[in-house]
Amino acid sequence: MRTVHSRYYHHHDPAFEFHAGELVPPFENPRRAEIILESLQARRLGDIIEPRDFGRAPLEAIHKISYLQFLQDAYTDWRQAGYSGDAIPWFWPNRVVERTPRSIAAKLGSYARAGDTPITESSWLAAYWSAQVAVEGAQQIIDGQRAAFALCRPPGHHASRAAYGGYCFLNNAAIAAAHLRSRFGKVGIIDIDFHHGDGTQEIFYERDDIFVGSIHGEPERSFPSFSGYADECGAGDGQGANLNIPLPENTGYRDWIQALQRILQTAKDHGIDVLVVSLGVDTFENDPISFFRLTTKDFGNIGHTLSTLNKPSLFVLEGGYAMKDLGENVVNVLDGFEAIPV
Ligand code: Q9C
Ligand code: ZN
Repeated sequence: MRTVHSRYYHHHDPAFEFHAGELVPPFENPRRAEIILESLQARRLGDIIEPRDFGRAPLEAIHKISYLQFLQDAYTDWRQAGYSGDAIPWFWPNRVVERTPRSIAAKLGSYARAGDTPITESSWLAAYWSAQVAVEGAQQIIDGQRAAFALCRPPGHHASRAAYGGYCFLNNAAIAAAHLRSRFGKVGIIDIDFHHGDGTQEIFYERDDIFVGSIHGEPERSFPSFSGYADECGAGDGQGANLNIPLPENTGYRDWIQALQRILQTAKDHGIDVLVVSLGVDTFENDPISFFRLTTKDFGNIGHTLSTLNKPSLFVLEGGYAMKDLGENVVNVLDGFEAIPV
């Protein structure tokens, strides 16, 4: 299958991340994309193409215009306010007052849902092109490809209509899903990243035309902590179009794949015409920030299992932080999807 990739990914490269009470080198860093590219090339998965520029319209279909403007201006505003280093919020005024944020401090606090996602001078450039990668991937499917891989970086599934966090600014998978609606009636998003795709859930919570299913670590023990419970089933028109399967610490392949089978069956019953996979491989046994126990070999079986749905499928990269095995884990999913079973 074809991979879409933008050279602008390395423009988002924050200096550090707050993690468990310490400042550490960011888990989500440019090296991740390089490693995946190297594995794709070594395994000859297919052509690697640059995205076209589809402009702001696909972003505006998902995100609030004032939020996009904030992201684009944030770093300039930050420097103009006299601050240096990467822009990180330190207070959250929207928990206290309903007022349009004016200062950069108030804006950061209003739009950030987590303090783990610094904004650097060219984070917007990287996020913008990461979203274009997802749109190009969707366009490849619209133009008749059976599958495509959008190598998005920074990732997207924690970004909602007007909020960033969890290393995500723009919800690449949601943007791709909305773009696919120009050609397909019903879209299914299956989020297999270790973390709950709270942004994606929130964006489509009241919509029936986009089914969202997610398998993730139990909210009591894992980011984003406030969502991902099994009783979050969608609302209004979207009632029944959201399925969460939270799983406990040390979940291995047997229980995990059973959850995936349940999501696939539900997506099928929902009548989806096309699939978007939010592909995180932080479910890996050696991932530094997660607690499932999938192995490198398991990822091949997961790719194959996803192919049994028999729908055009767009893979959109989310998380995965075990640098040594990251490339192989990702490519195993894609390869497993394409492999003809014996
Ligand atoms: N370091 C994705 O996998 N971590 N995001 C917060 C403080 C957030 C993961 C803990 C983990 C987000 C796309
Ligand atoms: Zn994740």
